[in-house]
Amino acid sequence: MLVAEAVADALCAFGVDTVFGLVGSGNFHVTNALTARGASFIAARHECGAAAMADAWARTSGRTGLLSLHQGPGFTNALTGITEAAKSRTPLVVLAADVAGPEVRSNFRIGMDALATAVGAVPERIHSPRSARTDAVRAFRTASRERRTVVLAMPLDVQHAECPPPAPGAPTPATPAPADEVLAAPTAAADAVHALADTLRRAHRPVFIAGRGARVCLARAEIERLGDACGALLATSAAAKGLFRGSPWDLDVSGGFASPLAAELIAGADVIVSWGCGLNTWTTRHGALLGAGAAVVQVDLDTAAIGRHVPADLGVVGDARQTARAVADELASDATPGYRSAELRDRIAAEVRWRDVPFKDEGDGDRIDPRALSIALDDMLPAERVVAVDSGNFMGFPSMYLNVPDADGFCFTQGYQSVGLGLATAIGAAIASPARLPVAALGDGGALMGISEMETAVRLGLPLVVVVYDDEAYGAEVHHFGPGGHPLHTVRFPPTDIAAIGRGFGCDAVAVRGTKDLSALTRWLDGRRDRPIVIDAKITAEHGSWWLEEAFRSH
Ligand SMILES: Cc1ncc(C[n+]2csc(CCOP(=O)(O)OP(=O)(O)O)c2C)c(N)n1
Repeated sequence: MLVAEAVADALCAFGVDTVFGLVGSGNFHVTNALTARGASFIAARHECGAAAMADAWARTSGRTGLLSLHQGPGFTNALTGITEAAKSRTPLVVLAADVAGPEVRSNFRIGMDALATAVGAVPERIHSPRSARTDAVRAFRTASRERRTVVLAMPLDVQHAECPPPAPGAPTPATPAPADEVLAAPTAAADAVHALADTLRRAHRPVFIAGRGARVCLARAEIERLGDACGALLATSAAAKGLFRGSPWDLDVSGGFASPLAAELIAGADVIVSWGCGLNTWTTRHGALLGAGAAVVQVDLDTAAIGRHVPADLGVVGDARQTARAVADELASDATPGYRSAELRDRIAAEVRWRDVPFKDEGDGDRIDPRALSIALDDMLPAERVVAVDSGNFMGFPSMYLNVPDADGFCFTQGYQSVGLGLATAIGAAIASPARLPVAALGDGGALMGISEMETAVRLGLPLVVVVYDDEAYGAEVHHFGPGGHPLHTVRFPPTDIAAIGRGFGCDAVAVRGTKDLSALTRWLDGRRDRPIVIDAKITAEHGSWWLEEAFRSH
């Protein structure tokens, strides 16, 4: 057996069944070895797209992703997507071919380990035929158990060497998923649990903010039970949007995307408890949502996350689910109403959603107001959906106005704030959740940057709704620099017929200038849905967005 086959064996023993990538000579054999063992391979048209797909697939499925790349340019093309995954702690194994040892002259040689390290990924390597199986298992375990993005370099000479069989009777190193995919969660220390229980017992207006850490350890029920005991209102970071969907105390996203009522209530808290959430500048609006005198408690698996962005009055190192359960057990006998009242419940029901916040529709028949567009889409699209959002000025509209059924219904690859990942993100999420309607919300800049994956979506026959908020500009820059009187010719573009481009790829498509044009979407929804639909929405763009101003403040 060749090393490439032994590596495939070791990975498939973990239950790997889906691989994203782009095949060149360097990863041809290992990718074929994976498909020969039953894995399905999703061929992207650009390595960055492949990386974003694998990342989104891992986030949406809750499993460890796998990405297969050619050496040199195959790897560097994927770097932006790998960086996003690494910054977001996505468990992902990047199988990256590498050139053979230093005696071989190759124009493909790059400092792959250094590049991986530089972007926050973990460099790993298939060192030799003898160590190949163990090397692959170690890489997979680091990715899944420590929630890291691991670059597993596979030198060509080692890949193609004979792999010695395991010693007779030797245990197989791999353990099947999913048992091995979960890091044994540290339980919070008893005194930390008491301290948090005490803080909540005394709280009058507690607010919980749950992040990705709560989402990945499936902590909703335990956090809600604790919220019931102490009367907490429930919010999330953008990455965990949807986690508390259906609760009458759900404030939706905290931070730049928060609705006026949500922002008012979060800022009015006397105790904020974060659950697996970094409380970064987005989530707290640069601290503005943390009221003066509010006590901040952070519960996180990762000691380094505590106090990183805002000072924490109490840090609890532990798994969100177990910690919430332990604190709720302590509070069970003396529950308090806390922040909750019948009156507030009614107010949340009436006002917390962005679509219930009044606005003046600025659509003029030639251009559609992005808020009116988003509300119309929210009404038309089936509730069982998964929404992926690209980066740009527009990004708040789909994030704020499109409801999602739960946290797996929102895929937000924005840890690195790269433009251009949105379409591929939607494809990866779609493959992970075939029962849901995938929606890619893009700006025209991001759509054109990531356009090569439109062919992938068509080839796969995905029932994908691609909504392009088309302002014919890099709107983020226009709105940021425009008020200063700077020249804007570098960030403005002539009109592009994105609907025609979509049709060229084989999509259904429509240009939308008013909600009546969305009848094309109705027809598509009622039809076979065997190809994507592109909605080129020519949007009004008089104003910049406040959430992006927040983002620029930390530039
Ligand atoms: C890869 C990358 N290049 C450049 C940027 C800087 N940038 C941030 S938003 C933006 C404009 C994106 O334009 P578009 O997708 O049309 O969205 P809009 O801002 O117009 O809503 C740019 C260029 C970035 N974040 N990522």
